[in-house]
Parts: sequence; structure tokens; C-alpha cells
Amino acid sequence: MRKYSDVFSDTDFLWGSATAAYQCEGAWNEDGKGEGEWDYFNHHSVLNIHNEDGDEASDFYHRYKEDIDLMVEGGQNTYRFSISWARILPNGTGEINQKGIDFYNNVINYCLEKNVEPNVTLFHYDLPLKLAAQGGWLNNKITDYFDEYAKVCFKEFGDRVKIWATINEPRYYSYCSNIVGNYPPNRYADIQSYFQYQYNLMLASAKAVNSFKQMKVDGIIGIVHDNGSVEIDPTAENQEEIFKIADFFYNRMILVPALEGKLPDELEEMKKTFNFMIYHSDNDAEIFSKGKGDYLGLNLYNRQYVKHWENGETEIFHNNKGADSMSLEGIRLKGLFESSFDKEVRRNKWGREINPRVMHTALLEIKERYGNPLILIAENGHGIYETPDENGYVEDDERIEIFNEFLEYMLKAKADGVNVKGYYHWATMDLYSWINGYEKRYGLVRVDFKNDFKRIPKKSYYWYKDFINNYSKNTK
Ligand code: BGP
Repeated sequence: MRKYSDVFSDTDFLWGSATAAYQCEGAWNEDGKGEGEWDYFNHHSVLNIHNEDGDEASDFYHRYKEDIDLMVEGGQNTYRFSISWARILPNGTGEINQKGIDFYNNVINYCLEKNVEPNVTLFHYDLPLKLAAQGGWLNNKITDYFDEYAKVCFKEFGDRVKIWATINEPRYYSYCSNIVGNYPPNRYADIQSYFQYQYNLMLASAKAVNSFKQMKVDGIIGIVHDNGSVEIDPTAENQEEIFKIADFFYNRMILVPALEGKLPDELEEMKKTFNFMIYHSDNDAEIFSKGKGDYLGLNLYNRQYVKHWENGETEIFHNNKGADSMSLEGIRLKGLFESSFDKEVRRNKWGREINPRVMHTALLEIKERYGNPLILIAENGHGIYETPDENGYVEDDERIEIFNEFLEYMLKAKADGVNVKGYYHWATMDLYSWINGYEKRYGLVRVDFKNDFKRIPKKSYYWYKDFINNYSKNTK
């Protein structure tokens, strides 16, 4: 039987790429899969602004072998993907769908056959519709439903999967679902639900970590956080206070439970600052105390650059229209803080900062403040519009330039003592970019969605292959 100790036996670093179930699998109603909240939202909501969906996505469900072959060909030794909860438990709880289990067994076995280390995330935004209809992440039974689902996965796949993540980006997911309102169930500026979501997601994660340990699964388990390292505009007033409030808003409800097994010390104070409460049970503290992760997965795209609140009502700035919008990404929270827009920093077409330096800053900050945990960069990438040549080949030099800078900063952090042992580029191939649709492309491999989902590796794919090769040569 494979062991976790085998993972780093012939390599000191994992190099790979990542996807998520809803964004790439397609086959939305095949082989007994239950309907998901995103299926429902995309089929029915006027807020699906590009009128796209994940019904077919990148057709990974039928093409996983080709995708894994391409990873191997590209020098990658690991693959991060997520399991669709509704494929395993069509109703979210209760009846198990054997065909769903078979599919993931096939993916995992094929990875292992090709020496690609599977890194599995249990929940990446795609809640089963039946659970969403019962209040989703605000329902107080949800944490037990998640634990039930996690246990099925540990039992079925735990003999072969050695790297697990419970939940992808509980913070950003809560943010989009409750503050921006662009992800279902589309609540806007709802601070109460934003924090209750995070609490319930972290409690669910802690329950699953508990189960993992009780079942004695050999492997590591953690959570994946979107690290928005907070940086303060030097012209801001009350900088220490603003940092504390913004760091709580962006990071601490996730990082403290995940890395210290408790709730943040400042929670009571912050309930007053933000004006919210948390529905909880008396024994939650004990669950959190046993729910600490073995490592931290970090999705590193940007920082959170903020200053004191100047004036104006609460407002959320977001851009899912890309070049069709001038909106920059940010927030103003009345009376608390607001985003600062740094003109010196480049931005992508969706109004988000491109700032590779923050890879180094964020990694060092976590090392220093949270006891130097094992870290895997679970996502990092750059979304762009792309035009292929007549053969479908994309020369994505802009991606390569930024990719290179991010990697250099990561290796610098490693040299500075950060315990980072893996990197997953987002994404393995082009896929559904949530509410942005399909034209915000992230893949190392182009997917021709209009031409039988043809896969064509991009220039960045070959560049990454060389980078990995050189790294391996130089560290031998
Ligand atoms: C992360 C998500 C991914 C992915 C990526 C790019 O937050 O975990 O699922 O989509 O961001 O974001 P987007 O597709 O919104 O541009």
C-alpha cells in the first residue's frame, strides 16, 4: 500500500497544476450525478451574466486520460483536483452513487499509474442543490453532512490519496456568495452571513479533519486559503487598527482555526466592530481544537491593499465583465476600511492587481506569524483573453513573464526558510472561470471549446516543463 512517506521519496518538491470539478468535468447530469447549486444557478438565474454553464465545461469527465498524459508530458509530478460532492452523494447526504466513486477511482488510479501524485480537494464551491435548498452553509446540519461526505471519500480513496484538502477558499467563497453577490446564493453586503459561512465552513473542515485522524488515514490533510495578505497604504490613518480589522476580515477566521486549532482571540471584539453574531454549539471549541490541519494550501493571486474608511456608503467593486468594464476589484466598508488603488501596480483586464512580489511577502508572513507550517501553493496563475494562431497555438508570453516572477518569489521564500514543498499552477487546461465564463483563460493547455474540446499545449506549458526540468537538475 502507498504511504505518505513515498510522496517526497524521489523528489523534494511537487510541481503540478490544478482544476476543480465543476469548472472542468462537464457531464453535469451523467451517471447518477445529483444536481448542484451551480447547475441550478447557471440554468435559472438572471445573474448568470455571460449565459454560460458547466454542463460540458472542458469535458474532463471523458478526457481525463488525455489531460493526465499531457501533465506527464509536461514534466508535472502532481495534480490537484476536486471531487464533486453531488457525484458521490446525489442528495448531499444518504444514498451513495457508485458510478461517481468509480469515476474518481479511475482518475486516481490513472494518476498513480503515471506517477502523478493526486492532491484531492473535497469541496470547491459546488454544493449539492438539495443541500443548497435547505439553507446551504447557513443550515446548522451542514457541517455533519460535509463530515459524512468526507468519510465516504476517505474510506473509498484514502488508501491511495495521500494529500487532502477539505475546502477550497472558505473565505473567498463566503465573500462571493455573501458580499459581492456574484456566486449563488447571491447575497449582497451581508456581513452576518459572510462570517457565519466562514464559521460553518471551518467547523465542517475541523469535523472532517477529526474523522480523518480517527479513521487513521495515512496522509496529510489541510485547508486551502486564498491568501490576501493585507498591506496598508502608507498614507492611511490608524494603520495598526486598520490592519487588525482587515486581517480579520480577509484571513484570520480561516488561518487561526486551520493552523492553531481555535477561533481568533479577537473574535468577540470583531463581532462588535463588524456587528455580527455567530450561531454555534458549546462543544464547537473542542472540535476546532482537534481540527488543525497538517499543512496549509495557499492560493496566491493578489494582496489586499487597504486604508482607513474615508467616506461613502458600503460598496463592493468587482469586475466579471473583463475588458467590457472599467471596474477595479475592491471594497468600501462604511466606518471601517476601504481598498486603496495603487496606480503603480499593473492590473489584469478584470481589475485585479498583478503583483508577484506578494508571493514572497505572504509566505514569509505565514511563516513568521503561524509557526512555519508546511505549505503547498495550491493555485497561482494569470487570467487573460487569448487569440490562437491558425493551428490553435497560443503564445502566452504575458503569462510566462508573470508566472516566472511568481515562481522566483516563491523560491526566494523557500530559500528564506519557508517550508513550501509544492506548487500547482492554475490551471491545468482552460476551464470555466465561474461567473466570468470561458474567455478568461488560465490554462497551460488551450481547450478549443467549439471544436470537440481539442487540447493544444500553449507556450507556457513548454516553458513550465523547462522550468521544472532545470529546477530538478539544479537541486540534484
Ligand atoms: C480561485 C478559485 C478557482 C479559480 C481561480 C481564478 O479563487 O479557487 O476556482 O477560478 O480563483 O479565479 P476566476 O476564475 O474567478 O478568475
